[in-house]
Amino acid sequence: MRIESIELRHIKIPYLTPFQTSFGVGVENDHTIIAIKTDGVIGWGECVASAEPYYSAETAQTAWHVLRDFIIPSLLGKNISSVDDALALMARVRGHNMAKAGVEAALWDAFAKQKEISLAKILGGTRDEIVVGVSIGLQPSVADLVKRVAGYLSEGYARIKIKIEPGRDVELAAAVRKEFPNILLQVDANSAYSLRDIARLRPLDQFNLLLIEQPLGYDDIYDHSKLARELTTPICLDESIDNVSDANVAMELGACKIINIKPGRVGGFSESKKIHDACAARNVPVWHGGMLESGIGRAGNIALASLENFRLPGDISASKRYFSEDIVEPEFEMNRDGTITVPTQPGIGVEVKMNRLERVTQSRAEFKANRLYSE
Ligand code: OSB
Ligand code: MG
Repeated sequence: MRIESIELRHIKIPYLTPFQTSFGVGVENDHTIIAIKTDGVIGWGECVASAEPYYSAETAQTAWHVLRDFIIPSLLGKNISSVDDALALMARVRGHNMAKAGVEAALWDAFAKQKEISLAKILGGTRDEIVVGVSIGLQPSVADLVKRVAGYLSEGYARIKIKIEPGRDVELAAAVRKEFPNILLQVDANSAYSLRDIARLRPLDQFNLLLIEQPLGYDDIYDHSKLARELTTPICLDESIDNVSDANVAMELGACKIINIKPGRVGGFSESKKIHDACAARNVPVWHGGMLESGIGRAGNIALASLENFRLPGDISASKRYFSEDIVEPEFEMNRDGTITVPTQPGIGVEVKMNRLERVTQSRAEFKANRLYSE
């Protein structure tokens, strides 16, 4: 497959409601859509780096730079016979996992379309439907949070995740648990605590939480291993796990019992599969995280989450939980039983709505094999 051209589009799609975490507030998806033209097919991917370097070191601007100046030039005009070939071409670039993952996603889509099989199938997925939950940002009041939880539960979401931060933690978990004694409930701190906060985290043990996600530093696996010995609630790592090596270290040290996989954070579907397999070998469950993706990234998440060891509900909600209008059709919908059906059409399995994509595009550049780029 010859890589003829690669197009980048920096998009902005407003969220229906702001999404607040311990590290900041997001009001729109400002990701980069990547379209790769190869012989006869176009592959689509979404680079999930956002405006600010608060969740990860990457931003939309660093991703654009590294894609334009290093990753895209290494691929243009090349003949590749597998995604592995492309990974070898990009391997010199260190880090920049989100930039790499967006490109890798587009290439998987292109290969799947060429083979006329679904993305789920080419990745090794085994499920027809995936079980999904919803991630709820910090709300103006406890009453607002409980109302929001009730709304999502009535739509059928199979699991609720609430964001916490110091001072807004035990009270939130207590209120939601009191109102809904039997739901699957978990909390996500996005690295807002340190080991000194053990006393304020310990009361969370009484709420029968599925897990506590990333309580401590984004690069601190060791402290998580200490905290894990102090809590009964299982620790799940998100920000701390950038690759399969991190996953092995974390499991070996007893820093987590569960891992959240996001292809952007770990550098693509291939690395995601390695983590998935390493966890399966140790009987550690994984689940699929989310970056408030558009339908293009969401399609990839759903395909990946159809692999066997994704055993807990994902942060993969319906399009309408995020946006008034998505950039794919059909939009992703949730079935009444809290599942999303895995597309079976070739590649990502949904069509990109070009007119909608045009309207949300802020800037665009196309890079062609053997030609200068136009921006
Ligand atoms: O920590 O899981 C997180 C969104 C942006 C950055 C980090 C996180 C999140 C979410 C959103 O929780 C999950 C979703 O896409 O619905
Ligand atoms: Mg998280």
